[in-house]
Amino acid sequence: MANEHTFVMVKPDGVARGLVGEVVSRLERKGLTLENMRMLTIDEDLARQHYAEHVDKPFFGELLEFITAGPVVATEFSGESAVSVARTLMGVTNPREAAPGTIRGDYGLEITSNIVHGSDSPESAIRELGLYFP
Ligand code: 3AN
Repeated sequence: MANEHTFVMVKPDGVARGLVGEVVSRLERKGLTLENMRMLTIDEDLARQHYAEHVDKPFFGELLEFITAGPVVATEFSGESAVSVARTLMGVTNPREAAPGTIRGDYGLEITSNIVHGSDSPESAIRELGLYFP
């Protein structure tokens, strides 16, 4: 077990639907510690850096358009196994398949507008935290 830091972001749909408090609250109640928090609108340059691994995917254009469409809330959480714990609370990428009790399972229906982003490894977390909290 390792104390880790992870990057979790409430996406534009989550902010527009008033789910910022819900997302932050679920992570806090689980026992993770909120370390940093910032509201911003992602520009295309930052979006391309964030989603560089998806540049060749057929959904890249849609992803870019969606993530830059409105304000997001970027957060840093810490705790034991914070990266995987946050991913478990979020649920799988496709909200239609995400288990009830997870954020995506309880609040989402579409794969693009899936409410939250969370780093998928400690290495990604370091990279993403550097992008949003330089
Ligand atoms: P996660 O956010 O669960 O780590 P990734 O990294 O595979 O998922 O995908 C990044 C984002 O790209 C997802 N959050 C989702 O919004 C979008 N995405 C992933 N797969 C698809 C897909 N098949 N069609 C449309 N959008 C997708």
